[in-house]
Amino acid sequence: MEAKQYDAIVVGAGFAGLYMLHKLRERGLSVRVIEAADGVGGVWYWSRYPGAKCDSDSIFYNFTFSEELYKKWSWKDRYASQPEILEYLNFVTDELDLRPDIQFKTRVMEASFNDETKSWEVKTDTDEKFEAKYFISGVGCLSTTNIPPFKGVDTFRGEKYHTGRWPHSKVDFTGKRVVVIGNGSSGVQTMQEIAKEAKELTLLMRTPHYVAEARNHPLSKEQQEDAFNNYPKIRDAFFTTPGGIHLSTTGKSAIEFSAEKQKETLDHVWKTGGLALGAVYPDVGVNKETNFVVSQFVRNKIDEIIKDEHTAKQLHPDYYITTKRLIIGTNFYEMFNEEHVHLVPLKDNPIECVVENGVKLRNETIECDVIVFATGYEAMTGSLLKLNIQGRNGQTIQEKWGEGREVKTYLGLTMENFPNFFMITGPQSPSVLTNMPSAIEQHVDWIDQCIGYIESNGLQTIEAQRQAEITWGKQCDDIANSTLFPHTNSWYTGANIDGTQRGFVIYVGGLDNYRKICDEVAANQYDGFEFEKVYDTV
Ligand code: NA7
Repeated sequence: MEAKQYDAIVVGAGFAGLYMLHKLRERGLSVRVIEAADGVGGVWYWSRYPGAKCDSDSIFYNFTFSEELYKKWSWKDRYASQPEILEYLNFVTDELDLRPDIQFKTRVMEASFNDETKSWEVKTDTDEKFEAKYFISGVGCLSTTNIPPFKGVDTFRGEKYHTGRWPHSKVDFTGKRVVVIGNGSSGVQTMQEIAKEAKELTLLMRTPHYVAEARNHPLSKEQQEDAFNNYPKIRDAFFTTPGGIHLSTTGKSAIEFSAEKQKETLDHVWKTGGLALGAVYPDVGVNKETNFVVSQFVRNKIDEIIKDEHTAKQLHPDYYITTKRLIIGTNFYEMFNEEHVHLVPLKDNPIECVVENGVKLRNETIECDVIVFATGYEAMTGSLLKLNIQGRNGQTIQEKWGEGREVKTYLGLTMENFPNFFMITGPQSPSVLTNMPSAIEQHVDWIDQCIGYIESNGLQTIEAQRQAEITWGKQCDDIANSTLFPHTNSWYTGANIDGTQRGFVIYVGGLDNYRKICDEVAANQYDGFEFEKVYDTV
């Protein structure tokens, strides 16, 4: 079959793919976005579990590249729910007329670089072939679901769901005994809703996590107006803050304050809610003393809230706060005061297998009608590796990273041996430690400008140099090693699942600094890259 010709193929129609399409099309390039789902949204298309919400304040969780577009959309609540985010992304798609260039219900099965034609050949599960100069991944860092390989899952006679692949119809938990495995953001958010219907709800918890209060509320007309009037400030946060979002902060270390003042500040942050708990003292991620102040504050809150002392202690997290994603929940700890909500720590009583009527642990079997796997994702690299990408000489990313699965990229955007291939929110970028749309806009803008440079200089390919990758990897490691992050096993380190990457694969120096580095690389004629000119091959 003849390959369909485009200038660029983009994989995924979430925030990343949609904005990439818009930018490249404005540049006059022909673009095809390939999307497995039958609608736009990316992770927000699939994660339809009850209670699914974004934990960034909604007024930041959108595109800011166009003031006009920003002011055409009003969020209903402080935190946007999954249905509303999906509605927003459909609104953007229609406003920018993106739909005609997106091919839905199509999965990329393989993409390989042809060194003779200097183009990417992309094969899909619809038996189509595409050929393009540029191949761009917008598959996201949290999109390939992780169902741990528990024995016996298929023998379970009840219903089972993964939070990241939820059915489109409502699941009714009324009168049912429900087991939730996992207490990350998804588990915490969904338990709050399931508890309202279920007869019994049991959390199987491997690691206790820090859960800050969300304090969600509807946005008043005045608050919506304020967001519009503050557009320049909101846009500015995308450029000048480490997380791409304004969070309330003292700007100082906790150790500069008395114990009374620390408590007063943290009480205030707890009452106002949200991610600010992880930002109020900017050195929380690097200074053990500050970290202890904030962690201990949460442990004390848990003791205050939960009536049963034993349960409260079981829920005490013991890692450095913020070295795993801070979870934002609503009355999560209060829920354990309800008689029908149970906690089963797995530390000394791990899951052995799933059986036909429930989950068998080492010491007991928890009988249930429904199992909810809130067990997360093959984060950062899972979806990327599944694209089966082959660079020069057929080398796969897996081969490039080798047995040790040591991630190698330049700026988290490109890779040596993979010319004209770009990753939006790739490993070794700051993505997951930021407000995602902020990181996505930065990545897409950079890629778009880079493609503009290639086109306007009559170049055929751009490719990262090996030495640039080595230097970038070291820079990422050095920054991570100066923080508390590497002390904790998490999906930031690939430690949640065997078989994905190893090591710390996020640039933790902040989006603001990262942006400066990327801009400098571009300003220096793409320092660290090699180019092939059109006449090189003629
Ligand atoms: P997360 O944050 O990866 O949470 C997954 C949870 O599942 C977490 O509590 C894990 O425990 C638990 N888990 C994973 N594997 C197992 C096994 N084998 N046995 C028991 N428990 C297990 O995923 P989410 O979907 O909640 O959130 C992902 C991101 O989406 C979130 O950070 C936001 O950015 C939005 P663990 O802590 O690893 O011991």
